[in-house]
Amino acid sequence: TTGKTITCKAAVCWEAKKPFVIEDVEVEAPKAGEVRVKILASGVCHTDAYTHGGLDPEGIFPVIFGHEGGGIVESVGEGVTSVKVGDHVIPLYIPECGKCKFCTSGKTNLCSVIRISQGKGLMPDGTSRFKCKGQTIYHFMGTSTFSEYTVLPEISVAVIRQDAPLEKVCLLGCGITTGYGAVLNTAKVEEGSTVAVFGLGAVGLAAILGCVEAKAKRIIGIDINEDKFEKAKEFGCTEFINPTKLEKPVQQYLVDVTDGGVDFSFECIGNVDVMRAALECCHKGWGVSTIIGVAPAGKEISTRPFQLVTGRVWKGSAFGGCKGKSQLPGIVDKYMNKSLKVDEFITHQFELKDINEAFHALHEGKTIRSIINF
Ligand code: NAD
Ligand code: AHE
Ligand code: ZN
Repeated sequence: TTGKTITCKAAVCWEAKKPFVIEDVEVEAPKAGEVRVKILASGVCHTDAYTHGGLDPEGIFPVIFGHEGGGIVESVGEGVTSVKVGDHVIPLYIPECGKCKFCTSGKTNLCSVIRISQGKGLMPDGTSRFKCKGQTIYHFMGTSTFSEYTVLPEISVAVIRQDAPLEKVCLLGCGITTGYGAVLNTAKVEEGSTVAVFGLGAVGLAAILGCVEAKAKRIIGIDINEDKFEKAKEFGCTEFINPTKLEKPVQQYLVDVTDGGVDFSFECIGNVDVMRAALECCHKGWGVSTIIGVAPAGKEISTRPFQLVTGRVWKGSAFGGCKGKSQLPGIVDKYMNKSLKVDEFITHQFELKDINEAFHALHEGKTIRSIINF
């Protein structure tokens, strides 16, 4: 490679739970098969907060978080063919190599060629491209979008149309695609269905959009923060439940008011007790519950096996089952054609220097999505 190291600003997290520090970070040139991207904007997803909070068994520090970004390719390494300088891209935390057992299976979006190094906070060659104060800084989810520049494998970027506003469609790099895709690709919600969506943050709201597109008849939104109901209603949610105000467990309540249970449910929180409720509120014989939320290290799900014996199905979904390189451009088109909401998810905007405020607002339950602008 011929490129030079760039020194730029990035939000470095030196230790779990400690505030981010805006540092001058050295970002090495992309090596073979890699690209360096100038990030213009990045959303803040609950998963960033989860790992920052020390809840992720794969968490590694010091690190640069962020996985919901949008940017422009600044330089490319040797042998890169699918991306060129100037391309507008969305980083992918689930890459698409198109060749591995997973990519060719036709059954999953979980491309696994670089999963091991990515989980260790490193590029596929086993090294990091980030340094600060002489120390190695780790990558996060293979994306590290809370930096003015980041380096990614070429299989980990989706090239999108140049007329799409990066400061908005960056949200398609995680939350929106995840909820929407879980409904349409993973669960395959059917017309006329009754659906329960647990958690009405960005992922839950996006699931509601998927349910509306699938022509679900009843879309029941569940959240303990009633401030989340208004937007959910605008998005197409037809009924609301605050489980803290019920006199019985939410699953029993749902079974009672839906003539035996819902056809589909989605857990968009990351709470294993809610995951159980989401499974148990499903209709006997056919109800399908899809887990999207990410639960803390050490937590496990449980239910009576009888729940499954009697025909309920437990599923899970990552990035909405979307194969990023080939399918994300089409999702961007849907937004550009006004058949998928994105702008409505954005409740807050921050400059990179104020990133700690964005996390504070997330923890207070005030945001749907904050955008960090570079
Ligand atoms: P968020 O914080 O914006 O939304 C979570 C919502 O759940 C909030 O509205 C909160 O009030 C509500 N909630 C919390 N506890 C609750 C309870 N006990 N009962 C009902 N509602 C409750 O988060 P988000 O960014 O929308 O992400 C949601 C979850 O999805 C997180 O766990 C995140 O890590 C995960 N996630 C997974 C994927 C994936 O690919 N599987 C992708 C993105 C996010
Ligand atoms: N590292 C965690 C799991 C984290 C996790 O499940 N990540 C989701 C994406 S969350 C996006 O906001 C995912 O895609 N997982 C698939 C994968 O291969 O990581 C743990 O528990 O170890
Ligand atoms: Zn995310």
